[in-house]
Amino acid sequence: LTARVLVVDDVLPNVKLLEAKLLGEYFDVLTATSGPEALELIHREMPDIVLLDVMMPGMNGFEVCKRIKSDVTTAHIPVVMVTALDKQTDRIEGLDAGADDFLTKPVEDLALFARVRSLVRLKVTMDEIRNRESTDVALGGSKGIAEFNFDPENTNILLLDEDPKSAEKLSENLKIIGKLHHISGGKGVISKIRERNYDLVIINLLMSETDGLRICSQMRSYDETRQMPILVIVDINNTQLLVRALEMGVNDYLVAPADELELIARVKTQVKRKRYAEQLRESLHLSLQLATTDAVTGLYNRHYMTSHLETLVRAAKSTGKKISLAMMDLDHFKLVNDNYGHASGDEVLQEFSQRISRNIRGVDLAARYGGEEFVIIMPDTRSIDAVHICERLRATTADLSFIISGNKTPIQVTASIGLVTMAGEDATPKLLLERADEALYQAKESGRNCVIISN
Ligand code: GH3
Ligand code: MG
Ligand code: MG
Repeated sequence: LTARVLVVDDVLPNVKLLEAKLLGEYFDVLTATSGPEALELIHREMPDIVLLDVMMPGMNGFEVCKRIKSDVTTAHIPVVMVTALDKQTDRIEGLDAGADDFLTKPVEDLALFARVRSLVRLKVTMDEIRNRESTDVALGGSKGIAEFNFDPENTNILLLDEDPKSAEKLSENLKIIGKLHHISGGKGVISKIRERNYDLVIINLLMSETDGLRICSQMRSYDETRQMPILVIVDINNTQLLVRALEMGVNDYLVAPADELELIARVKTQVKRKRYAEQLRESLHLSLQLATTDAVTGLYNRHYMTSHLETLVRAAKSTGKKISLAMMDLDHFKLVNDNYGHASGDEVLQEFSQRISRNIRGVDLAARYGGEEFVIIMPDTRSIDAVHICERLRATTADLSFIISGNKTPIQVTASIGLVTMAGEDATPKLLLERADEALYQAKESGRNCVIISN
């Protein structure tokens, strides 16, 4: 995992020192010696991460950070503030300015690489999500991380610590961020964590009865907890434990005894990041859904079906398996609209789509091809099996009339189906669709409500 790191410091030897350390670990390094120069470089080069000195003449680090974070084109770039060791308040101010993390001078190698790597890893995931989003949703849907507001009523933080007093104190301190839940260890810790979608889990690695590191590793192995942020509290003398925790994917750490303000700042940052990631994921999900599904029926749309058919045909060619495709059309559907109205027609289409979904297998793909026309792709399916599925679809339509809201009399509906099965080596998307369409036409000709197999 490599990345382009921008180092900003007004003192040239400081820049050179960090540059050398980072180059030694094969990072790409860019440098700047003032705030304005840094901002200019960031816009031009879009680095993966920025290490930013706080004390600089002219524009200081906080100001630079605020500008990075309030600009939608750069807000996603992680910023690490580099502060003097004795300046505790700087750290807090930095995190409030939207910084993602901080390091203290002189910068220790372990802390430097741990935090740079963890932020770069996070950024890679976030970039993937961001890149897959359509631009309109990205711009309208997701706010920058800097504009985040805390919602203490709906934020849940879990503390795993043997000392009950620490829980009481924390609970009070974190009131403005969220509700604190406490478990003191013992059996079944991991199942308790899996019960709820916590916004952050704080684990004290100094516990004597419970192996905190094991809990971290378990959390990273379950689906429900894999993405959950973890903040560990560590012993300054046990760097080995810390390294292992960071390798496991722990998001952040605090050295015990944890400074109250720093703890609050770090908790805030983690909660903020989690919510930001969730928001991105949600809007990605939405934009994918809009792009692939039909609004009326919830089935895949024609566009998606066409592109997926290409993939499935390619797969059939490489495996030499057969592929089947059915085209279905509702019979005399115009009459349904004429007799019951267009809205009832829509409801019939919806109910019909649900019946299709219930009667195909997980590997099959159903799509709305046009108005009252549907396509079902059945990968790795021989003719006799495909006929069986199509006959079931025909029957599930004809045998049970459709009950539509506001209509006393149930509506009788039938469907005609054209089916084709081809060997992988002969199949093309075009041929499959054409031959299924021809078979469907024959089904209509032969009196409708039947399945015709293309020969
Ligand atoms: P056939 O058995 O030959 O297929 O007869 P048909 O009436 O179903 O075929 P035709 O192609 O003449 O008409 C299709 C009808 O489907 C006409 C159109 O109004 C209706 N339709 C298409 N899309 C929708 C829709 O989204 N909602 C509703 N309610 N009706 C639709
Ligand atoms: Mg029709
Ligand atoms: Mg039609």
